[in-house]
Amino acid sequence: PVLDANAPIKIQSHRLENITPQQRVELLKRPALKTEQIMDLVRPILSSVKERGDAALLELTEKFDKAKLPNPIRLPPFTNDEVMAKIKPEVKTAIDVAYRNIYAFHKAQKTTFGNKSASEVGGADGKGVDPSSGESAEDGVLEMETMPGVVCRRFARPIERVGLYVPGGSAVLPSTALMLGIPAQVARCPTVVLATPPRPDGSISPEVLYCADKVGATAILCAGGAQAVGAMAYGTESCPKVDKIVGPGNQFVTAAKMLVQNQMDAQVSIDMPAGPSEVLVIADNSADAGFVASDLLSQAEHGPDSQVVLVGIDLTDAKLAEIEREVDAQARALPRVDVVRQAIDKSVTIIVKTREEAIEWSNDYAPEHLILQTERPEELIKGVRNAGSCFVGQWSPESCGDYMSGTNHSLPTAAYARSYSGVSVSTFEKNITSQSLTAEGLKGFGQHVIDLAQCEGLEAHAHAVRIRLQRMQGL
Ligand code: HSO
Ligand code: ZN
Repeated sequence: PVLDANAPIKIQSHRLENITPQQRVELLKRPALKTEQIMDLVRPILSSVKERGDAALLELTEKFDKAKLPNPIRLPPFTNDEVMAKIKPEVKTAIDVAYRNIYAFHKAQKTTFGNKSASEVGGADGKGVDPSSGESAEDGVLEMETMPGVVCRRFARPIERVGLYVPGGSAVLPSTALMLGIPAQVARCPTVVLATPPRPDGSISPEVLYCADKVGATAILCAGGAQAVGAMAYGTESCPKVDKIVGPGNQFVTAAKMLVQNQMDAQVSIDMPAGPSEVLVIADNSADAGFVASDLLSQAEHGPDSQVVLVGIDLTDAKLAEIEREVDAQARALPRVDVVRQAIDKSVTIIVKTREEAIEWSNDYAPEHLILQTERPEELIKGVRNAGSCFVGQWSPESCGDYMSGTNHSLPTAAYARSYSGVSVSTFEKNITSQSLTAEGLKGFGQHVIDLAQCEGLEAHAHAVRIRLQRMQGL
């Protein structure tokens, strides 16, 4: 719908006390997506890439991205002096600082034991580990003797081949290349394919190339959309097949990821289904109206289907009016005002009376980003049960998490924050368990295994233990 350019850019507001249970359900919903229709468009794209490989991929890239490429794959190094000369020095520095912070915060996730470094848990200095601490020298190893002579372990291993989807289109997203690439690098995935749509002249943005080099990507797939997902899921003559596809994308990318994940013969998993980006801001009368508006708008500019929610705690009419004035004035000054207008049109303000009601609304909505611009925000955060990432206090705008602070910006949307986490090092790992029993260990509980196996009618299971117990007795 074309929205009137003169109409105020205003979020519709509701008072909690006037909302019926039925309305509450509606207000907590995201704008509906037509997944079935999109899936029907995506299926033939996936099949043609599966059947005809590079030839289909190159045709689709020409059709959708208007780029005629001889070959869809590029190998490192992706940058040279000529590429680097195209990156503004201040942007290069910003990427370097972001890389440092994101790397540090993700490196600290490597151990199962909180944020201690390998040397703190006794790994790197060669002194070994205090066995009573339950910590091990190897990153992420959990080891426990469940009964005498029965040792169980769990250890992480990188997923061997991963595909990172970095969206192109209306905005270039070097930050997403960092957010996906750094955890894969920390996890030490051997094959990292970074897929991103080429520009019509066939080039990739120099900033994305620089990030790809920094994170050690092993190939760039110059393709986007469902065709890129297909190439990584099935492999083509030039593109390696991957085991997991990670990263945000438009509806076509998301539909393609969901489809390949359900194809047993593709043998590929995904991070999570991604919907349009969203933010929920909780503000009270102490909040700076300009700050609140700026946070709502920074999320609204992502796309016409982005959703922003303001939950106001006991806001006075004057405060609400001040925030609304700021939203309108700041929005009009933005280059992407048309996108913002459409997003704001789908957004809501809920006025509640108490902090508890605010958190309850937020937990039910399960926002991708939760911003707390209230008094004593650290107290409020204790009540958060569902959210992708939280921004605590007035000096913590979402933009800092999007780019710089160290947390990941690839987060669950569409209420998936109820059950999914954002991208992290564990996204790129799987856990393997092992056990080692001594003869004593087996003797200790062997009869219990036999008894349960017989209860399940599985005599071979029982026998595998019995034969060993008999051998111990010299039988
Ligand atoms: N807010 C976006 C991430 C992003 N913002 C990238 C700027 N660039 C979704 O979390
Ligand atoms: Zn953002």
